[in-house]
Amino acid sequence: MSGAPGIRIALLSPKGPLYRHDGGIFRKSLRVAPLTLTTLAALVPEDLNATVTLHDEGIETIPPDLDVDLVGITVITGTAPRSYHWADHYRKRGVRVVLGGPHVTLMPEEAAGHADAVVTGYAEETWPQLLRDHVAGRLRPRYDMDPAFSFDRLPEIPFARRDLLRGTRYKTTNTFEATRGCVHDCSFCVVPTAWGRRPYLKPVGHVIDDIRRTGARHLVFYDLNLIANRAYALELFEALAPLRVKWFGLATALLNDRMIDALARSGCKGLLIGFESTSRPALEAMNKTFNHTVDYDDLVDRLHRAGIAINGTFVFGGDADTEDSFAETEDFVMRAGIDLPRFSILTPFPSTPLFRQLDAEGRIATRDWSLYDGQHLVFRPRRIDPDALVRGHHGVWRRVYGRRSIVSRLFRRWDRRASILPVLLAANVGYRHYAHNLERMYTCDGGAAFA
Ligand code: B12
Ligand code: SF4
Repeated sequence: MSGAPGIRIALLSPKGPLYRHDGGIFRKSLRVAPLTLTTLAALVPEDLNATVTLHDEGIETIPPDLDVDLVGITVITGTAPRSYHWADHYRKRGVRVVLGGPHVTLMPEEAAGHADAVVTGYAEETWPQLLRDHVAGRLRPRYDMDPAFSFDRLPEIPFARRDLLRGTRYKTTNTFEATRGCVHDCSFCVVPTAWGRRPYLKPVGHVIDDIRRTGARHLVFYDLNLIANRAYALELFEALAPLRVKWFGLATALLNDRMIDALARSGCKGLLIGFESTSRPALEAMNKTFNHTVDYDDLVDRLHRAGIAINGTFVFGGDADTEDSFAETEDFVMRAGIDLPRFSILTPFPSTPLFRQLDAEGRIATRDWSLYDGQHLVFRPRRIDPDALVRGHHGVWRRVYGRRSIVSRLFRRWDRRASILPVLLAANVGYRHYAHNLERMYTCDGGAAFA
């Protein structure tokens, strides 16, 4: 090492009003540390002798006067305007600004207007190269992921730098990822558009080492679809079993008995499952017909018997949805006893097939990306009045998180989920707070897009 002072890097994760630490709706209850900044920090080449600080607006105020050489900002669509604000701010102060993340991958030209360099796709190979180029004084304006990228190509996969987090401000920093990407092609989803239709797999041994070295007993997997590669998933679940951890993650509804058994033995206590809708035409409109091959009630029953709780997500506003969709969805949620239901208004994220369709039909009502957060209506629905859609969505949230509804969903039949009852109750109380404060955070007049 030369002993020369290294570059000073600040990594920022801006947040929209809902998720900001000051005034946002979620207090500490839902603050589960993202892996983005800690992963980018881990990728900084050691020989650059860099100083890296992380600033997550979800838990702290981003300082306006960071004394650094380079600012890297992660951008999702809902935070794009806020991210551009910070990017413009630091560029005016003469700091080099790099933008990356899902929204930059979807809209690189737009992001380039606010940055010295943009990075598209996963940055395991490009971010270290970019930093070396910066130090050598030859920063390029754009760095794209090689389409053939895979974790196998890396000489070493660094462990996320959780040590750099202000841990006590998060509910938990025990977040992990084994895979990225997905094999499906749902028309509203950013995943196939941004990263292609394939899973990116970390070696199972690496994932297990990561968990062991943190000593985590309760953990969350951020993988978009843990069972995208079924053979890999079974191998991972088998390797998790001896650790005797309890974990939560995301999967599709395509869970057969063998997979459920493997999940239960691995310590899985809860899964986020994108049910989206109970209606076949609605699923067809989203190109998610594989969900219709599943008997939802039977699936919930099998998961509950295995002691696995369900964070079920549903979306309103697709072209097949009518005002009846709210009651149909609510009936299923209450009948099946979905432990932690979550509802969104369909969001056409830019560059997705859904966005392109609605744009071609002249139905995109606003390109204010801050409203693209799953809770605002940003396009003209086909078979439902905009006001009715927003009110119906809020109404379902409030009703399923009424006190009696919570008790009815959680206690209507009790089984092996009993061991996580305190977690489920706490999560329901958190979502109840969200449900009852939605209108404080959002307009209820058909959405700001129609104001
Ligand atoms: C934690 C998380 C959150 C957190 C924080 C997210 C944030 N950045 O602010 C919270 C809870 C706030 C959140 C909220 C939402 N989220 Co979210 N979230 C995640 C999640 C599960 C994990 C993120 C993570 O840690 N990933 C692991 C890291 C390693 O991957 P990564 O972030 O992609 O980073 C890599 C590259 O993208 C790149 N990169 C990223 N940033 C940067 C920056 C620089 C400078 C560089 C060089 C590279 C780079 O390098 C990294 C290494 O390869 C992801 C899904 C996922 N698995 O990624 C969704 C995800 C980011 N969320 C998504 C969505 C849709 C939402 C919500 C709308 C959900 C909802 N219905 O409420 C809201 C939106 C909030 C808002 N204001 O708009 C989408 C993004 C969509 C989009 N177009 O931007 C994702 C991808 C999930 C999905 N289903 O597609 N989310
Ligand atoms: S299954 Fe989930 S992650 Fe995969 S494409 Fe569909 S919505 Fe996206």
